Amino acid sequence: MLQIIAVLQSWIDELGIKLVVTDIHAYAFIGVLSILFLVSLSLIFKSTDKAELEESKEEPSKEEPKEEFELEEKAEEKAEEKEDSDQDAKISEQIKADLKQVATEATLEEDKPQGPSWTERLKKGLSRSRSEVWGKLGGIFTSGKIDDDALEEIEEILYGADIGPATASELLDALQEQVKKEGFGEDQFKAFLKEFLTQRMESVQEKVDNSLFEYEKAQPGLPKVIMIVGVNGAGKTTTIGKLATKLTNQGAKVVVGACDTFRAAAVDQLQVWCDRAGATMIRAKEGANPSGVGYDALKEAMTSNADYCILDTAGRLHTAGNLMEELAKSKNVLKKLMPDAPHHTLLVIDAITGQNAIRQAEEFNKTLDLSGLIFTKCDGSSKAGSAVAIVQKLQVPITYIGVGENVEDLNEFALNDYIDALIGN
Ligand SMILES: Nc1nc2c(ncn2[C@@H]2O[C@H](COP(=O)(O)OP(=O)(O)OP(=O)(O)O)[C@@H](O)[C@H]2O)c(=O)[nH]1
Ligand SMILES: [Mg+2]
Repeated sequence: MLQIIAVLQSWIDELGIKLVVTDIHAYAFIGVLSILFLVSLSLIFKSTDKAELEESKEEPSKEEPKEEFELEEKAEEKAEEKEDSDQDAKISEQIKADLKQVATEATLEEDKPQGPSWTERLKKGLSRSRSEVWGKLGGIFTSGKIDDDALEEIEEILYGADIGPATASELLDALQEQVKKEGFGEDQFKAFLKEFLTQRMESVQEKVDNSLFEYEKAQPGLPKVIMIVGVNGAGKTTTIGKLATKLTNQGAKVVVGACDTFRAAAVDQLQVWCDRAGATMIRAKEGANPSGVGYDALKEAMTSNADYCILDTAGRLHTAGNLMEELAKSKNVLKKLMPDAPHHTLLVIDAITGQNAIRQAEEFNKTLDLSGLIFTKCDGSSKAGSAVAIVQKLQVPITYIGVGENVEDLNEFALNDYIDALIGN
């Protein structure tokens, strides 16, 4: 205590205060010190607690939420990934849709008849016959007066049209009656001609079997058998290629028999068409004859449940007796497999042959009992009108008409369209 009093007295003296330090001052000093000590202690504890509290507050926000934060981060990442994958899926869906659209448009484009319509092709195909014969006749009537000179000119043109002398003189006789009528001009002539030609073909054309150009599903194992015959180069193989394409395009299953075993090139030519058409082609086995190929093709068509079996044959002159007999044999061989085969025997006629085609057709008809004619290459000839004479003479209908080398250039023979294209509207 004395030491404390002495220390206090020295501090007071140093401060210049005139005070004698006693025990009371010393106790008071110790008291104040103790209080200060306690206050500072309490302050220290308080701040430590606060710090700890702060720390404890921070810790959990560092530790536990860390996990939470990671989870949140992962969730966010996943959400982002999902968003990305959703976006990717959307993009790929869009691409797929776009591709589908492009494919559909391309298919539609493919399905669209390429180039001109059939009516336009037919008109173009028959343009030579129209301008050089039938349309030219119409032109004579525009002058108004039909005198003997005009009738002579008409006669000359008609003979050049290759409709045959009998049909030509019938037409002239009927026309002479008509021209006497008042106001008989080009329009009246066209109407008269249309009626005249229609009458000569109509009843025969009605016999055509529609399943030849409109696909009819065959009974399983019972394909429709079509045999194509004709002179060399008439257009048999090309027509078969077009026909097979038309039928497969409608969904038909087609088997083609390459019965022209004489020339390897003929088989290759047919193979190209069949590949294009998606038809199965049966070719000759080593040393096989045409009848054997026909037999094999029909067998294949029957076992594979094809709808059509089309047989290509080698071209031959109607005057070549042995070759005509060979055709008859080929036809009969088919009956071993199917008694009513072939359902159609069609003769291909090149329009340029004109009137002479009647002889050809008669010979083929005698040997094979033709069920129809196919009139090809009308585009390269002015004799497309000869069809009238051929049909009238043979009483065999025309099933198809060809006006060019493309698939679209072959179509069903529709009498009205043919006459309209021939005469011109
Ligand atoms: N302009 C035109 N050419 C045709 C038509 N049909 C066929 N041809 C062409 O006529 C030629 C002969 O045709 P093919 O189909 O080989 O005749 P083919 O009757 O099979 O001949 P062979 O087997 O030798 O008797 C080919 O160049 C064909 O492209 C047609 O309607 N118009
Ligand atoms: Mg051929």
